[in-house]
Amino acid sequence: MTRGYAAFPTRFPLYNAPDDLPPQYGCGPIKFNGSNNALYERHLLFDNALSPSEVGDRERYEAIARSVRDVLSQRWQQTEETYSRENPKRVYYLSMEFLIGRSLSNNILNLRLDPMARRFFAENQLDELAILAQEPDAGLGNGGLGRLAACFLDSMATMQLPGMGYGLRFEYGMFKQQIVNGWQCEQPDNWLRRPDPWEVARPQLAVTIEFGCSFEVRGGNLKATAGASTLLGIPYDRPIVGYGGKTINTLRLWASAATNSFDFQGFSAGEFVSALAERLTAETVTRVLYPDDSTSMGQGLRFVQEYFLVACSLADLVRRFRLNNSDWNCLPDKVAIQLNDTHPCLTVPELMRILLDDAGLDWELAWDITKRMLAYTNHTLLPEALEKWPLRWFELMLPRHLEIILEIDRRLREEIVTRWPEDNDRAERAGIVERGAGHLVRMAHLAIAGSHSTNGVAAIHSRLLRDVTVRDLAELYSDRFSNKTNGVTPRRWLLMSNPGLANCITNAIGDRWITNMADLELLKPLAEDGEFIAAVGMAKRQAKLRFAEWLKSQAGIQVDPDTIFDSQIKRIHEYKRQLLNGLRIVALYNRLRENPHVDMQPRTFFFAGKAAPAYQVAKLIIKFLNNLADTIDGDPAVHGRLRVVFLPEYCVSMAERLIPASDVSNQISTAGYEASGTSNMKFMMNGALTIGTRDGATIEMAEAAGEENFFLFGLTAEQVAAGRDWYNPWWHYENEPETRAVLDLILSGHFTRHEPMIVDALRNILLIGGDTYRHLADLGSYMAADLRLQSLYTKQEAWTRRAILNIASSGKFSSDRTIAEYANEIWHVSPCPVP
Ligand code: 26Q
Repeated sequence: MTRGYAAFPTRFPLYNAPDDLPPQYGCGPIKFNGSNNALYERHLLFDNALSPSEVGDRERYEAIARSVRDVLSQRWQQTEETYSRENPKRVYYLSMEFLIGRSLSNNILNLRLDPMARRFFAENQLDELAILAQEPDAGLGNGGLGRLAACFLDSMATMQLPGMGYGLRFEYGMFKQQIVNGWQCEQPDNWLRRPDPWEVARPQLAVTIEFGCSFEVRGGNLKATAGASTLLGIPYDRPIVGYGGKTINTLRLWASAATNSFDFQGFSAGEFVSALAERLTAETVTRVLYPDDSTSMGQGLRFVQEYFLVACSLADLVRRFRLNNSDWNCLPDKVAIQLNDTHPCLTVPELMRILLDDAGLDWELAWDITKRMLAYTNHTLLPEALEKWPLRWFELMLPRHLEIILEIDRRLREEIVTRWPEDNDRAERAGIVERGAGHLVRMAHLAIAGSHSTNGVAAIHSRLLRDVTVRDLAELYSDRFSNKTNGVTPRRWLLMSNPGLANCITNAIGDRWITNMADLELLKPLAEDGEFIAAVGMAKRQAKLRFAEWLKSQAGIQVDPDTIFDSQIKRIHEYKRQLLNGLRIVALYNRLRENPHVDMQPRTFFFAGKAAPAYQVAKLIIKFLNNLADTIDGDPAVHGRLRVVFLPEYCVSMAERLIPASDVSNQISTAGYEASGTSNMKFMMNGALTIGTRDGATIEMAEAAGEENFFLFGLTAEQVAAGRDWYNPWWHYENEPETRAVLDLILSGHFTRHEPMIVDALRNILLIGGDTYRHLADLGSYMAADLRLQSLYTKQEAWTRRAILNIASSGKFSSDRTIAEYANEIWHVSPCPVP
């Protein structure tokens, strides 16, 4: 292909005969079929010591997963052996979140065992869906940032890069969402209640972490108390299977534990219970993932979690480095570390501490090595969401790190004053320690100063980051800044989740696209091919039917696949503007009520997403959407023409089903607020058309496909910024009749009959409070774009043609392209194939 982004070799030889596994799989050819399913049966009967009549789908799931793990385990070990032998430069991806979802189907697919698996399920007359559904989603993340980390691991393994993920083994992942009377309720996600066949505990590799204080849990909070303490980090490894099964990398998750199982002195003094209670405190550290509420930061336990991740991971990777290398100077030639947002940014002082105190290097050398090893990715521009930690906490818990940070800060300020002697405030603005009431450590500044690379996740975001958010520092270190537009793995998000469309594509252009998405360009001429248009149209219909069936069986909700499926699925946040979508629906509802004969395409609107438990406005938005759904459902005037569905418990597995079935993707954030977005890319690959604002990566998607194939609307980021001082939502209320009618209906209590406080809150958000996120400014152009969309939908062939042009232009948004850029421009790592 001609595209520049294919320059990195993303195409690797694959096994072409999946039935004949090469001998390196160790067990010889394993056949999941009636004649030879010994492996499966052994696991089924012996792992749980049950008789055949006692096993259920959960046991079947575990037995199949363990069989698949048997198949991959030798290859997994050979991958690590190869890395040890070849001693290549490795890359470590440090992230508080890895939103991996389910693993069984994905591992089967990446091992290319899917034809066998299909036969196995059929021949044993097993209910495939029911068995796959036994696996809980590994929900170790909030949303985009965590899912990106998971896609990156898939790409690194597929591209045979020696990469490893480091994260935390949260006992409780993202909370489970229930909707009660329209309101979100949170339930704990006890995903490890049953044994997880994918994880391998490695207690022999445990590391010891030291703190400058002790801890106790009081009132649900972690309190620092006098006296130093230690924690144990126990690694749990998960295989990351590259497509084709050649490379199997590792995701290493740390669990916290007490260093001594018993305090023997305390034990003999009769303090059996309190000795064990202390152990409980130690395990608290990795108990639960923090939901991102962007505003209520400052939880001490989160700070401890971040340090725990960093300290365990660095101890582990330094130990691995030392096995093969004696010279500390070589560290940057052998190790690249990517910091996923500021969450793991204590890496900067921790690495300095290791180099200064353990290796005995001098400051200049330690600082040079640290910067050359580290790179930082930013995922948000919201100033209130940038992490800042109280200096006091460093004093209490990490006094040595504080010394190091103060010295980094002193030197940075010196550099700034030398370069800009006239600019008196600059050192204060750009420094690491913010000297306000209660000094704070600005983690983003620490990350930028302590690394050689800072990147944003879409072109517009990288530009705004450099020119606005951290401008003072970017002027000092302009050569460190770059953009790496996000991507998603086409294995999970197209090949696995949308087999109908994937087949259709493979039939047309072969299967090279799976590892070389630039190949999708070959579909462009087929946008004029009647047969191909029909096939893609059929695939969409299939996916819609499949989703409707699943929804019926799971939730008892019936939806009509003959309506437009119009989706907005993402975390609930004011800037993402689910409320704007709600206003659009009310406008359409009004049109139908006014004139039942109006020409309007029947439509089903899907919402799904979680609100951070403490984010009251986001929870109110969920309530409003549910009320909207109920009211519209109960109104015979619009029956069969408009339907609103709020799907509870959004998760990776739900996205895998809903995205392929969607006709329309809503990406409608206030311009300048969404760093990138990644569901936008998944929708595009699956042939949904986007209605959206010029924000994040949506801008680049429209550029790739041609704006004529998108439904773009709304203020640009520049316009949003320019209007900050004078924007007035009342103007739109008073001058735009449709906007006014929408608000009047909502404020009349039509959707909230016995809940006046909801009306008050909405009035506040949209009018009295100034409409920070410009809902009213963009509603008019949203409606205009929506009309264009409806009109195109009436011409099914023209619609599908545009869907094909979108799919054909989505190659750039493969995470293989993103990883190639990181590998070439930041990490300087190359593939290390396993022979
Ligand atoms: C921070 C401190 C305390 C507790 C929680 C947090 C926290 C946790 C998660 C802060 C932020 C997050 C997650 C952010 C996130 O998902 N950002 C998204 O990242 C995607 C991948 O780059 C982008 O596509 C999205 O635009 C961005 O919103």
